[in-house]
Amino acid sequence: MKIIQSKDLILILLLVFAACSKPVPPKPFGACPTPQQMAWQRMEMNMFCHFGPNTFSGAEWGDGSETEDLFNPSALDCRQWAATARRAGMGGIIVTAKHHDGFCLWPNPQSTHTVAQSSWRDGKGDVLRELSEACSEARLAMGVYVSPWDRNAPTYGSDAYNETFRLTLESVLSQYGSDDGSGKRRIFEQWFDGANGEGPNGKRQTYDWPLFNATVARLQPEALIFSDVGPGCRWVGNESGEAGATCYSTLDADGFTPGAGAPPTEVLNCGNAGGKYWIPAETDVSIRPGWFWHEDEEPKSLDELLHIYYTSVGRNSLLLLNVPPDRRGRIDATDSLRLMELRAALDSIFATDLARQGNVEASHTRGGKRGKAFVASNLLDDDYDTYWTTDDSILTPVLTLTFEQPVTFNRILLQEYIPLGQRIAGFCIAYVDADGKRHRLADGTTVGYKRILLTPTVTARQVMISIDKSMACPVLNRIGLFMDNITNR
Ligand code: FUL
Repeated sequence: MKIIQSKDLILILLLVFAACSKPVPPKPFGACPTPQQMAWQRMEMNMFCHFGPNTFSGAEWGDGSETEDLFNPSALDCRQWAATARRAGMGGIIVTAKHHDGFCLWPNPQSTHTVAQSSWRDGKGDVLRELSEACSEARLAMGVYVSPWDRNAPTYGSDAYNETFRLTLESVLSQYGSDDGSGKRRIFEQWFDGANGEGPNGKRQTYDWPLFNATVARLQPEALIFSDVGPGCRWVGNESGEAGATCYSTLDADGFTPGAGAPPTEVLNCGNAGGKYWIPAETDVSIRPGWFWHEDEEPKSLDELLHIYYTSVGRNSLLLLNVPPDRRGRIDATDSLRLMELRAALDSIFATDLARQGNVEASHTRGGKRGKAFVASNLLDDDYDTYWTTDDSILTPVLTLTFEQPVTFNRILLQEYIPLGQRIAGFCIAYVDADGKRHRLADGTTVGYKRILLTPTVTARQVMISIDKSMACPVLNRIGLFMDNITNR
Protein backbone atom coordinates (compact mmCIF):
# COMPACT_ATOMS: atom_id res chain seq x y z
CA MET A 1 0.00 0.00 0.00
CA LYS A 2 1.27 3.38 -0.97
CA ILE A 3 2.03 5.55 2.03
CA ILE A 4 0.32 8.95 1.91
CA GLN A 5 2.91 11.62 1.70
CA SER A 6 2.65 14.53 4.13
CA LYS A 7 2.14 16.89 1.17
CA ASP A 8 -0.96 14.96 0.08
CA LEU A 9 -2.21 14.79 3.64
CA ILE A 10 -2.10 18.57 3.93
CA LEU A 11 -4.04 18.86 0.67
CA ILE A 12 -6.67 16.36 1.83
CA LEU A 13 -7.03 18.15 5.16
CA LEU A 14 -7.41 21.46 3.38
CA LEU A 15 -10.12 20.02 1.13
CA VAL A 16 -11.98 18.53 4.12
CA PHE A 17 -11.67 21.81 5.96
CA ALA A 18 -12.99 23.74 2.94
CA ALA A 19 -15.93 21.33 2.65
CA CYS A 20 -16.89 21.74 6.33
CA SER A 21 -16.19 25.43 6.86
CA LYS A 22 -18.99 27.94 6.66
CA PRO A 23 -19.09 30.25 3.64
CA VAL A 24 -18.10 33.79 4.52
CA PRO A 25 -20.34 36.82 3.88
CA PRO A 26 -19.63 38.82 0.72
CA LYS A 27 -17.10 41.61 1.05
CA PRO A 28 -18.65 45.11 0.99
CA PHE A 29 -18.92 46.45 -2.56
CA GLY A 30 -17.76 49.99 -3.38
CA ALA A 31 -18.84 52.93 -1.24
CA CYS A 32 -21.03 51.86 1.69
CA PRO A 33 -23.16 53.76 4.23
CA THR A 34 -21.79 54.83 7.60
CA PRO A 35 -23.81 53.69 10.65
CA GLN A 36 -25.31 57.22 10.76
CA GLN A 37 -26.35 57.04 7.11
CA MET A 38 -27.83 53.62 7.77
CA ALA A 39 -29.87 54.88 10.75
CA TRP A 40 -30.97 57.89 8.67
CA GLN A 41 -32.11 55.73 5.75
CA ARG A 42 -34.14 53.56 8.06
CA MET A 43 -36.07 56.61 9.28
CA GLU A 44 -37.70 56.63 5.79
CA MET A 45 -39.87 59.73 6.40
CA ASN A 46 -39.11 62.95 8.21
CA MET A 47 -40.98 66.21 8.62
CA PHE A 48 -39.74 69.55 7.29
CA CYS A 49 -41.09 72.73 8.93
CA HIS A 50 -40.74 76.00 7.04
CA PHE A 51 -41.56 78.72 9.54
CA GLY A 52 -40.50 82.37 9.79
CA PRO A 53 -41.46 85.88 8.62
CA ASN A 54 -42.76 84.44 5.32
CA THR A 55 -45.46 82.63 7.31
CA PHE A 56 -46.84 86.07 8.18
CA SER A 57 -46.08 88.03 5.01
CA GLY A 58 -47.27 85.45 2.51
CA ALA A 59 -43.89 85.49 0.70
CA GLU A 60 -41.83 82.42 -0.19
CA TRP A 61 -38.54 84.30 -0.28
CA GLY A 62 -38.38 87.26 2.11
CA ASP A 63 -35.84 89.93 1.18
CA GLY A 64 -34.43 90.45 4.66
CA SER A 65 -35.87 93.94 5.11
CA GLU A 66 -39.03 92.77 6.91
CA THR A 67 -39.53 94.13 10.41
CA GLU A 68 -38.75 91.62 13.14
CA ASP A 69 -42.17 92.26 14.65
CA LEU A 70 -43.72 90.55 11.66
CA PHE A 71 -42.79 87.23 13.25
CA ASN A 72 -45.49 86.91 15.87
CA PRO A 73 -46.97 83.42 16.34
CA SER A 74 -50.02 83.70 18.57
CA ALA A 75 -49.86 80.22 20.12
CA LEU A 76 -46.54 78.52 19.27
CA ASP A 77 -46.78 74.84 20.15
CA CYS A 78 -43.77 72.77 19.10
CA ARG A 79 -45.15 69.83 21.09
CA GLN A 80 -48.03 69.78 18.66
CA TRP A 81 -45.55 69.66 15.73
CA ALA A 82 -43.77 66.77 17.42
CA ALA A 83 -46.97 64.89 18.23
CA THR A 84 -48.12 65.30 14.63
CA ALA A 85 -44.80 64.05 13.25
CA ARG A 86 -44.79 61.09 15.64
CA ARG A 87 -48.32 60.02 14.79
CA ALA A 88 -47.50 60.32 11.10
CA GLY A 89 -44.64 57.87 11.62
CA MET A 90 -41.84 60.35 11.00
CA GLY A 91 -38.46 59.88 12.67
CA GLY A 92 -37.46 63.52 12.97
CA ILE A 93 -38.19 67.20 12.30
CA ILE A 94 -36.00 69.62 10.37
CA VAL A 95 -36.83 73.30 10.96
CA THR A 96 -35.83 76.40 8.99
CA ALA A 97 -33.72 77.95 11.75
CA LYS A 98 -32.75 80.64 9.21
CA HIS A 99 -34.24 80.99 5.72
CA HIS A 100 -32.97 83.25 2.92
CA ASP A 101 -34.38 86.37 4.63
CA GLY A 102 -31.79 85.81 7.35
CA PHE A 103 -34.35 85.90 10.19
CA CYS A 104 -33.21 83.58 12.99
CA LEU A 105 -35.74 81.57 15.00
CA TRP A 106 -33.33 81.71 17.93
CA PRO A 107 -31.45 84.64 19.50
CA ASN A 108 -28.36 84.51 17.29
CA PRO A 109 -25.64 86.86 18.58
CA GLN A 110 -24.35 87.15 14.97
CA SER A 111 -27.51 88.84 13.73
CA THR A 112 -29.86 91.69 14.52
CA HIS A 113 -32.67 90.06 12.56
CA THR A 114 -33.86 87.45 15.08
CA VAL A 115 -36.59 86.58 17.57
CA ALA A 116 -34.66 88.64 20.14
CA GLN A 117 -35.35 91.85 18.20
CA SER A 118 -39.04 91.04 17.80
CA SER A 119 -41.78 91.90 20.23
CA TRP A 120 -42.93 88.26 20.19
CA ARG A 121 -42.79 87.22 23.85
CA ASP A 122 -40.95 90.49 24.55
CA GLY A 123 -37.95 89.26 22.61
CA LYS A 124 -37.52 86.28 24.95
CA GLY A 125 -38.98 83.64 22.64
CA ASP A 126 -36.82 80.88 21.15
CA VAL A 127 -38.37 78.46 18.66
CA LEU A 128 -35.29 76.22 18.52
CA ARG A 129 -35.29 75.84 22.31
CA GLU A 130 -38.96 74.81 22.32
CA LEU A 131 -38.52 72.44 19.42
CA SER A 132 -35.46 70.87 21.09
CA GLU A 133 -37.55 70.16 24.20
CA ALA A 134 -40.49 68.87 22.18
CA CYS A 135 -38.33 66.53 20.07
CA SER A 136 -36.52 65.23 23.15
CA GLU A 137 -39.83 64.45 24.88
CA ALA A 138 -41.31 62.81 21.80
CA ARG A 139 -38.11 60.85 21.09
CA LEU A 140 -37.82 62.47 17.68
CA ALA A 141 -34.59 63.48 16.01
CA MET A 142 -34.09 67.17 15.29
CA GLY A 143 -32.40 68.76 12.30
CA VAL A 144 -31.75 72.33 11.22
CA TYR A 145 -31.95 74.19 7.93
CA VAL A 146 -29.59 77.13 8.06
CA SER A 147 -29.59 78.98 4.75
CA PRO A 148 -26.16 80.05 3.52
CA TRP A 149 -27.82 82.64 1.27
CA ASP A 150 -28.68 85.54 3.57
CA ARG A 151 -30.47 88.65 2.31
CA ASN A 152 -30.12 90.47 5.62
CA ALA A 153 -26.52 89.92 6.76
CA PRO A 154 -24.55 93.12 6.03
CA THR A 155 -21.40 91.10 5.36
CA TYR A 156 -23.03 88.86 2.75
CA GLY A 157 -20.94 89.01 -0.42
CA SER A 158 -17.58 89.37 1.37
CA ASP A 159 -15.12 86.97 3.00
CA ALA A 160 -16.28 88.19 6.40
CA TYR A 161 -19.63 86.49 5.83
CA ASN A 162 -18.03 83.05 5.92
CA GLU A 163 -16.92 83.76 9.47
CA THR A 164 -20.37 85.14 10.40
CA PHE A 165 -21.95 82.01 8.99
CA ARG A 166 -19.50 79.77 10.85
CA LEU A 167 -20.36 81.49 14.14
CA THR A 168 -24.06 81.24 13.30
CA LEU A 169 -23.66 77.50 12.81
CA GLU A 170 -21.77 77.28 16.09
CA SER A 171 -24.57 79.08 17.85
CA VAL A 172 -27.15 76.56 16.61
CA LEU A 173 -25.12 73.39 16.80
CA SER A 174 -23.78 73.98 20.31
CA GLN A 175 -27.12 74.75 21.94
CA TYR A 176 -29.95 72.87 20.28
CA GLY A 177 -31.04 69.39 19.30
CA SER A 178 -32.84 66.38 20.64
CA ASP A 179 -31.61 64.87 23.90
CA ASP A 180 -32.28 61.13 24.14
CA GLY A 181 -31.64 61.19 27.89
CA SER A 182 -27.86 61.15 27.60
CA GLY A 183 -27.66 64.85 28.38
CA LYS A 184 -26.24 65.65 24.93
CA ARG A 185 -28.26 67.65 22.42
CA ARG A 186 -27.97 66.02 19.02
CA ILE A 187 -28.70 67.38 15.56
CA PHE A 188 -29.24 64.48 13.17
CA GLU A 189 -29.18 66.47 9.93
CA GLN A 190 -27.71 69.78 8.90
CA TRP A 191 -29.57 71.12 5.85
CA PHE A 192 -27.60 73.37 3.50
CA ASP A 193 -29.76 74.91 0.83
CA GLY A 194 -28.03 75.58 -2.48
CA ALA A 195 -30.50 78.27 -3.60
CA ASN A 196 -29.35 81.77 -4.42
CA GLY A 197 -31.63 84.22 -6.18
CA GLU A 198 -29.28 87.21 -6.20
CA GLY A 199 -29.30 87.34 -9.99
CA PRO A 200 -26.49 88.60 -12.22
CA ASN A 201 -26.19 91.99 -10.50
CA GLY A 202 -26.61 90.69 -6.99
CA LYS A 203 -24.07 90.08 -4.27
CA ARG A 204 -21.69 87.21 -4.94
CA GLN A 205 -20.54 85.08 -2.08
CA THR A 206 -17.86 82.43 -2.37
CA TYR A 207 -18.89 80.00 0.33
CA ASP A 208 -16.22 78.31 2.39
CA TRP A 209 -17.84 74.86 2.30
CA PRO A 210 -14.87 73.04 3.88
CA LEU A 211 -15.12 75.46 6.85
CA PHE A 212 -18.90 75.00 7.18
CA ASN A 213 -18.69 71.21 6.92
CA ALA A 214 -15.82 71.06 9.41
CA THR A 215 -17.85 73.16 11.85
CA VAL A 216 -20.76 70.72 11.67
CA ALA A 217 -18.42 67.74 11.98
CA ARG A 218 -16.74 69.25 15.05
CA LEU A 219 -19.89 70.21 16.95
CA GLN A 220 -22.25 67.48 15.78
CA PRO A 221 -20.05 64.62 14.55
CA GLU A 222 -23.02 62.33 14.03
CA ALA A 223 -25.05 64.78 11.95
CA LEU A 224 -25.54 64.06 8.27
CA ILE A 225 -24.83 67.07 6.10
CA PHE A 226 -27.43 67.56 3.37
CA SER A 227 -26.55 69.62 0.31
CA ASP A 228 -26.73 69.19 -3.45
CA VAL A 229 -23.66 66.99 -3.10
CA GLY A 230 -23.74 65.81 0.51
CA PRO A 231 -21.42 64.66 2.00
CA GLY A 232 -24.10 63.01 4.20
CA CYS A 233 -27.05 62.95 1.81
CA ARG A 234 -27.92 64.72 -1.42
CA TRP A 235 -30.73 66.73 -2.97
CA VAL A 236 -32.82 64.59 -5.30
CA GLY A 237 -32.77 67.26 -8.02
CA ASN A 238 -36.41 68.40 -7.91
CA GLU A 239 -39.05 69.59 -5.45
CA SER A 240 -41.89 67.50 -6.82
CA GLY A 241 -41.29 64.40 -4.74
CA GLU A 242 -39.70 62.20 -7.39
CA ALA A 243 -36.51 60.25 -7.04
CA GLY A 244 -35.24 58.63 -10.22
CA ALA A 245 -36.70 55.27 -11.24
CA THR A 246 -32.99 54.54 -11.36
CA CYS A 247 -31.61 55.79 -8.06
CA TYR A 248 -28.15 54.97 -6.84
CA SER A 249 -27.08 56.06 -3.38
CA THR A 250 -23.59 56.53 -4.75
CA LEU A 251 -22.39 59.74 -6.35
CA ASP A 252 -19.20 60.93 -8.02
CA ALA A 253 -19.10 64.21 -6.13
CA ASP A 254 -15.47 65.17 -6.74
CA GLY A 255 -15.13 68.59 -8.36
CA PHE A 256 -18.70 69.68 -7.51
CA THR A 257 -20.04 72.10 -4.90
CA PRO A 258 -23.55 72.82 -3.63
CA GLY A 259 -25.55 75.41 -5.57
CA ALA A 260 -24.30 76.63 -8.95
CA GLY A 261 -21.42 74.13 -8.93
CA ALA A 262 -23.65 71.08 -8.42
CA PRO A 263 -23.93 68.16 -10.87
CA PRO A 264 -26.85 68.30 -13.36
CA THR A 265 -30.21 67.62 -11.70
CA GLU A 266 -30.60 64.32 -13.64
CA VAL A 267 -27.42 63.09 -12.00
CA LEU A 268 -28.67 64.12 -8.55
CA ASN A 269 -31.94 62.36 -9.35
CA CYS A 270 -30.31 59.06 -10.37
CA GLY A 271 -26.89 59.05 -8.71
CA ASN A 272 -23.93 57.29 -10.33
CA ALA A 273 -23.69 53.50 -10.66
CA GLY A 274 -20.70 52.42 -8.60
CA GLY A 275 -20.05 56.10 -7.71
CA LYS A 276 -17.15 56.99 -5.43
CA TYR A 277 -19.09 58.19 -2.38
CA TRP A 278 -22.17 56.98 -0.52
CA ILE A 279 -24.42 60.07 -0.71
CA PRO A 280 -28.03 58.84 -0.71
CA ALA A 281 -30.89 60.89 -2.13
CA GLU A 282 -33.32 62.86 0.03
CA THR A 283 -36.62 63.86 -1.57
CA ASP A 284 -37.87 67.16 -0.16
CA VAL A 285 -41.36 68.17 -1.14
CA SER A 286 -44.11 70.22 0.45
CA ILE A 287 -47.55 68.99 1.47
CA ARG A 288 -48.79 72.42 0.26
CA PRO A 289 -48.18 74.43 -2.92
CA GLY A 290 -45.53 76.57 -1.17
CA TRP A 291 -42.86 75.78 1.43
CA PHE A 292 -44.37 78.26 3.88
CA TRP A 293 -47.93 78.28 5.18
CA HIS A 294 -50.20 80.61 3.21
CA GLU A 295 -53.82 81.43 3.73
CA ASP A 296 -56.36 79.71 1.48
CA GLU A 297 -53.98 76.98 0.35
CA GLU A 298 -54.86 73.32 0.60
CA PRO A 299 -52.64 70.33 1.26
CA LYS A 300 -52.07 67.72 -1.43
CA SER A 301 -54.61 64.92 -1.68
CA LEU A 302 -54.06 61.54 -0.06
CA ASP A 303 -53.61 60.06 -3.52
CA GLU A 304 -50.88 62.58 -4.38
CA LEU A 305 -49.12 61.89 -1.08
CA LEU A 306 -49.24 58.14 -1.61
CA HIS A 307 -47.82 58.65 -5.08
CA ILE A 308 -45.02 60.74 -3.57
CA TYR A 309 -44.35 57.98 -1.04
CA TYR A 310 -43.95 55.49 -3.88
CA THR A 311 -41.67 57.76 -5.91
CA SER A 312 -39.48 58.66 -2.93
CA VAL A 313 -39.32 55.99 -0.23
CA GLY A 314 -40.25 53.44 -2.91
CA ARG A 315 -37.31 54.57 -5.04
CA ASN A 316 -34.47 54.31 -2.60
CA SER A 317 -34.65 57.77 -1.09
CA LEU A 318 -35.76 59.33 2.17
CA LEU A 319 -38.92 61.45 2.08
CA LEU A 320 -38.61 64.83 3.78
CA LEU A 321 -42.19 66.06 3.74
CA ASN A 322 -42.69 69.73 4.48
CA VAL A 323 -45.65 70.47 6.76
CA PRO A 324 -45.47 74.21 7.50
CA PRO A 325 -46.77 75.60 10.80
CA ASP A 326 -49.34 78.39 10.47
CA ARG A 327 -49.51 81.88 11.98
CA ARG A 328 -50.44 80.50 15.36
CA GLY A 329 -47.28 78.38 15.29
CA ARG A 330 -49.25 75.16 14.99
CA ILE A 331 -49.67 72.60 12.23
CA ASP A 332 -52.89 73.35 10.36
CA ALA A 333 -55.65 70.84 11.17
CA THR A 334 -56.24 70.11 7.46
CA ASP A 335 -52.60 69.14 7.05
CA SER A 336 -52.42 67.00 10.17
CA LEU A 337 -55.62 65.19 9.18
CA ARG A 338 -54.12 64.51 5.75
CA LEU A 339 -50.98 63.17 7.41
CA MET A 340 -53.05 60.84 9.58
CA GLU A 341 -54.83 59.61 6.45
CA LEU A 342 -51.47 58.95 4.84
CA ARG A 343 -50.28 57.02 7.89
CA ALA A 344 -53.46 54.96 8.03
CA ALA A 345 -53.28 54.21 4.29
CA LEU A 346 -49.64 53.10 4.47
CA ASP A 347 -50.35 50.97 7.54
CA SER A 348 -53.22 49.27 5.80
CA ILE A 349 -51.43 48.75 2.43
CA PHE A 350 -48.37 47.25 4.08
CA ALA A 351 -50.13 45.33 6.87
CA THR A 352 -50.18 41.99 5.04
CA ASP A 353 -47.14 40.77 3.19
CA LEU A 354 -48.57 38.18 0.81
CA ALA A 355 -45.11 36.89 -0.06
CA ARG A 356 -45.08 35.30 3.39
CA GLN A 357 -47.95 33.05 2.37
CA GLY A 358 -45.59 31.26 -0.01
CA ASN A 359 -42.19 29.66 -0.25
CA VAL A 360 -39.15 31.21 -1.80
CA GLU A 361 -36.42 29.33 -3.63
CA ALA A 362 -33.24 30.65 -5.17
CA SER A 363 -31.45 29.38 -8.28
CA HIS A 364 -28.21 29.94 -6.35
CA THR A 365 -27.29 30.36 -2.70
CA ARG A 366 -23.93 31.40 -1.38
CA GLY A 367 -21.96 28.32 -0.35
CA GLY A 368 -24.59 25.98 -1.83
CA LYS A 369 -26.00 23.57 0.75
CA ARG A 370 -23.51 24.82 3.32
CA GLY A 371 -24.72 28.40 2.94
CA LYS A 372 -27.32 28.15 5.71
CA ALA A 373 -26.77 31.76 6.77
CA PHE A 374 -27.64 33.03 3.29
CA VAL A 375 -30.76 31.06 2.41
CA ALA A 376 -33.64 32.53 0.42
CA SER A 377 -36.06 32.20 3.36
CA ASN A 378 -34.21 35.17 4.92
CA LEU A 379 -36.09 37.26 2.36
CA LEU A 380 -39.35 36.61 4.15
CA ASP A 381 -38.37 37.33 7.74
CA ASP A 382 -38.46 40.55 9.77
CA ASP A 383 -34.79 40.58 10.61
CA TYR A 384 -33.06 43.38 8.69
CA ASP A 385 -29.65 41.79 9.17
CA THR A 386 -30.39 38.41 7.63
CA TYR A 387 -30.15 38.26 3.87
CA TRP A 388 -29.93 35.98 0.85
CA THR A 389 -26.90 36.13 -1.39
CA THR A 390 -24.94 34.11 -3.92
CA ASP A 391 -21.34 33.14 -4.52
CA ASP A 392 -19.20 36.02 -5.73
CA SER A 393 -19.23 34.74 -9.32
CA ILE A 394 -23.04 34.49 -9.58
CA LEU A 395 -24.44 37.79 -10.83
CA THR A 396 -27.73 36.79 -12.49
CA PRO A 397 -29.64 34.49 -10.12
CA VAL A 398 -33.40 33.95 -10.08
CA LEU A 399 -35.74 33.87 -7.07
CA THR A 400 -39.05 32.06 -7.28
CA LEU A 401 -41.96 32.53 -4.91
CA THR A 402 -44.50 29.70 -5.02
CA PHE A 403 -47.99 29.76 -3.51
CA GLU A 404 -50.33 26.90 -2.78
CA GLN A 405 -53.24 29.34 -2.93
CA PRO A 406 -52.71 32.03 -5.61
CA VAL A 407 -52.24 35.57 -4.23
CA THR A 408 -53.55 38.87 -5.63
CA PHE A 409 -51.26 41.89 -5.45
CA ASN A 410 -50.19 45.11 -7.19
CA ARG A 411 -47.10 46.19 -5.25
CA ILE A 412 -43.73 44.44 -5.12
CA LEU A 413 -41.17 45.43 -2.52
CA LEU A 414 -37.47 44.65 -2.80
CA GLN A 415 -34.72 45.59 -0.38
CA GLU A 416 -30.98 45.29 -0.83
CA TYR A 417 -28.87 44.80 2.25
CA ILE A 418 -27.05 48.11 1.76
CA PRO A 419 -24.53 47.85 4.61
CA LEU A 420 -22.68 45.76 1.99
CA GLY A 421 -23.20 48.39 -0.74
CA GLN A 422 -25.64 48.91 -3.58
CA ARG A 423 -25.10 46.25 -6.22
CA ILE A 424 -28.16 45.51 -8.34
CA ALA A 425 -28.40 47.39 -11.68
CA GLY A 426 -31.16 45.49 -13.49
CA PHE A 427 -33.95 43.01 -12.77
CA CYS A 428 -37.19 41.75 -14.22
CA ILE A 429 -40.23 40.15 -12.67
CA ALA A 430 -42.64 37.64 -14.19
CA TYR A 431 -45.53 35.63 -12.75
CA VAL A 432 -47.48 32.49 -13.43
CA ASP A 433 -51.23 33.01 -13.21
CA ALA A 434 -53.78 30.66 -11.66
CA ASP A 435 -54.09 28.84 -15.03
CA GLY A 436 -50.38 28.24 -15.27
CA LYS A 437 -49.68 30.91 -17.90
CA ARG A 438 -46.49 32.93 -17.58
CA HIS A 439 -46.54 36.74 -17.97
CA ARG A 440 -43.93 39.44 -17.76
CA LEU A 441 -44.89 41.86 -14.98
CA ALA A 442 -42.28 44.51 -14.32
CA ASP A 443 -38.68 45.42 -14.76
CA GLY A 444 -36.34 47.90 -13.23
CA THR A 445 -32.77 48.94 -12.70
CA THR A 446 -31.88 49.85 -9.12
CA VAL A 447 -33.19 48.47 -5.83
CA GLY A 448 -31.13 50.02 -3.01
CA TYR A 449 -32.49 50.32 0.52
CA LYS A 450 -36.11 50.03 -0.62
CA ARG A 451 -37.76 49.68 -3.99
CA ILE A 452 -41.52 49.43 -4.42
CA LEU A 453 -42.81 48.55 -7.89
CA LEU A 454 -46.32 49.47 -8.92
CA THR A 455 -47.86 46.79 -11.13
CA PRO A 456 -51.34 46.03 -12.43
CA THR A 457 -53.35 43.89 -10.02
CA VAL A 458 -52.54 40.26 -10.79
CA THR A 459 -53.30 36.86 -9.27
CA ALA A 460 -50.27 34.61 -9.20
CA ARG A 461 -49.31 31.17 -8.11
CA GLN A 462 -45.67 31.90 -8.84
CA VAL A 463 -43.57 35.06 -8.98
CA MET A 464 -40.10 35.00 -10.50
CA ILE A 465 -37.55 37.74 -9.81
CA SER A 466 -34.57 37.56 -12.16
CA ILE A 467 -31.54 39.68 -11.43
CA ASP A 468 -30.21 40.62 -14.88
CA LYS A 469 -27.38 42.90 -13.91
CA SER A 470 -25.44 43.27 -10.70
CA MET A 471 -22.09 44.93 -10.07
CA ALA A 472 -21.23 42.23 -7.51
CA CYS A 473 -23.16 39.22 -6.18
CA PRO A 474 -26.64 40.50 -5.23
CA VAL A 475 -27.48 40.75 -1.53
CA LEU A 476 -31.20 41.07 -0.83
CA ASN A 477 -32.81 41.08 2.58
CA ARG A 478 -36.49 41.41 1.74
CA ILE A 479 -39.08 40.57 -0.88
CA GLY A 480 -42.69 41.55 -0.25
CA LEU A 481 -45.98 41.48 -2.13
CA PHE A 482 -48.82 43.81 -1.19
CA MET A 483 -52.26 44.83 -2.33
CA ASP A 484 -52.97 48.56 -2.51
CA ASN A 485 -56.71 49.18 -2.81
CA ILE A 486 -56.36 52.84 -1.90
CA THR A 487 -54.11 54.53 -4.44
CA ASN A 488 -55.76 55.47 -7.67
CA ARG A 489 -53.06 54.11 -9.99
C1 FUL B 1 -35.13 75.85 -1.77
C2 FUL B 1 -35.48 77.20 -1.13
O1 FUL B 1 -35.20 78.27 -1.99
C3 FUL B 1 -36.93 77.12 -0.77
O2 FUL B 1 -37.41 78.33 -0.24
C4 FUL B 1 -37.12 75.99 0.24
O3 FUL B 1 -36.47 76.30 1.44
C5 FUL B 1 -36.57 74.68 -0.34
C6 FUL B 1 -36.62 73.54 0.62
O4 FUL B 1 -35.26 74.84 -0.80
O5 FUL B 1 -33.89 75.83 -2.33
